[in-house]
Amino acid sequence: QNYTLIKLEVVEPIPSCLQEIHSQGKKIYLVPGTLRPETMYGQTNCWILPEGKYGAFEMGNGDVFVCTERAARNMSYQQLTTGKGEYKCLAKFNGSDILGAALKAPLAINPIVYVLPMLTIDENKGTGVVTSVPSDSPDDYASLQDLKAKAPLRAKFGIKDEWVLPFEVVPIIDIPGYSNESAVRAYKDLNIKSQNDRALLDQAKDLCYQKGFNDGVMSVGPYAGRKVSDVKKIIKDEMIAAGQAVEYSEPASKVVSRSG
Ligand code: ZZB
Repeated sequence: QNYTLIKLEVVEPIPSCLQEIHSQGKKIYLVPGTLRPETMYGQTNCWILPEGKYGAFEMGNGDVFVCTERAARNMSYQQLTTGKGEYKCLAKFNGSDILGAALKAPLAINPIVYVLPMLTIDENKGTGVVTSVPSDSPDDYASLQDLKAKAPLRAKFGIKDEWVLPFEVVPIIDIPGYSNESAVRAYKDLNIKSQNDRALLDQAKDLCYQKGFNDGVMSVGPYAGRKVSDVKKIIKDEMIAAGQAVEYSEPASKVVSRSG
């Protein structure tokens, strides 16, 4: 799978597990892997697995990436660190230690987004960090709805209301005859109730991928009015050229995927 890693910069107030690194003047980024770089305008938050194990790893250019150790190891074979198999770990922590961290997400219409819990993250896929685009990703919409609707869920993870409640779906891609918030439409049409409705969410995800790519038209940003299929690669290449993203790939998982 070829992902684009988006660099979401950790900004003040810095979580305590990252303070020492930050005090050395290093830039720290959460680096979600995405297949949809053209959707970054619609980011509303970033997901981590609360009980997941994460680290802060120094890249060859001095940037510090927060991701799973597995991802850092893969990065070391893709010229992202100082050498093959070499990846310097500056800190280790659990996902829960960075919940509520404030991030500056490239292209996002929201100036600041927060780190929130998603309970269905696969630690063995991508970087273990996922950026949230609830307009076009049914999983993201379901997880954000869960947090918005369920105060006890927010309480369980110590999530402040202001990290969640003000964040509305941002329409970014219009699918004529369907919706300008495809994930919301799919969620409602399929009668999805929570982030744990795996089979339905996989259906919704396939639908949104297909429709978004085949029929989607950008409605924000410099490529508003252009087809997703025509500008996807342009947007990705521009982000990479601007130092806002890097390419990252990994072999298909040996484990049978949840969608079979
Ligand atoms: C932003 C985004 C916007 C995404 C969208 C999708 C959609 P796939 O096809 O299964 O490989 N993702 C990445 N890593 C993980 C992980 N470790 N655990 C759970 N989810 C993960 O899925 C790749 C997509 O799944 C990635 O692209 C990421 O969410 C999420 F509008 O990033 B995406 C219709 C989907 N739309």
